[in-house]
Amino acid sequence: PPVSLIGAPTDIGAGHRGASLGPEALRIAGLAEALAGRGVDVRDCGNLAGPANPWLPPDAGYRHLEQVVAWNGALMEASLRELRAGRMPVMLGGDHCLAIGSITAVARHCRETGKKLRVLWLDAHADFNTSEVTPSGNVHGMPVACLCGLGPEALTRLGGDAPALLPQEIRQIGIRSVDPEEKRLVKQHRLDIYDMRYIDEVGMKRVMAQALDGVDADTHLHVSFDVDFLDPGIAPGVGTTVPGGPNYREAQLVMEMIADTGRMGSLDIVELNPVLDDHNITAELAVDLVESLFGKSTLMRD
Ligand code: DIR
Ligand code: MN
Ligand code: MN
Ligand code: MN
Repeated sequence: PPVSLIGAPTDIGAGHRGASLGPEALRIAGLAEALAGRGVDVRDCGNLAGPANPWLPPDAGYRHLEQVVAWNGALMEASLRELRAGRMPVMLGGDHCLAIGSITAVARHCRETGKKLRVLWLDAHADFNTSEVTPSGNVHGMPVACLCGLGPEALTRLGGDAPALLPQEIRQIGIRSVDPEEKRLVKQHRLDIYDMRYIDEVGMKRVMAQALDGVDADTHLHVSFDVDFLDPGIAPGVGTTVPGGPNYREAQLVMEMIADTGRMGSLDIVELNPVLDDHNITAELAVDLVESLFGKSTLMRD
């Protein structure tokens, strides 16, 4: 399907400033041109507008909840508009709190069209904190919980019904940093997590085959790509690096196997922080990987 790039230049959910510059860094790295070069009909819708980052300490377990709600509301509307027009929204973040808005829109669209939903969450973190257990108050550590109905009404009911998503609809890949109380919640809600130890033990090919099992012609596949999923050795431009992530080859395989399904219907590219990057190499790597998500292969394959 044709692609719509939606910039969401904010870092209100993060613990470091700078993810707000992510959309422009991805544009400078040539995202739209790379997709057009693959024959994709791509339109850059520009950036959404929203409140500035007031940079305040947590209030009742949340930092900047009001601003997080405003950004996610705007993103939900924009994503839903593109989905209803038969286009594939590609959200350029921005921090990962924005996945609440993008995925709420996708879940609504799936309900409207009767499609099954599968979310692939590529991340070093489980993002399943709540206001009671968060060590930081940063909402970018909470989007999966909010989507599953654990969180403030203003976020869990962004799309009307709560929850937007069932834990069975998500597969998390690359996880290697989970806070102690978050771990308890993740187990309680039976999230399907392919952590780095599991990836090391069984290999990325089998992990992806399992995570994509059941994805068929009736499935809308949403990919939420937190750039800190990648090993910091190849992707330094993120706020919360965690050692021991997927290397270049493993990351390429992830993207190629997703492309092979032909079912990706929406994408988030989040947590890129150009302030912390080295000459935009992390943005350029993200663009390279997104090309693979859209079917680029330099190998001896068709
Ligand atoms: C940590 C960091 N678990 C928190 N989370 C991050 O503050 O909740 N998510 N960085 O991407
Ligand atoms: Mn559709
Ligand atoms: Mn994340
Ligand atoms: Mn992360």
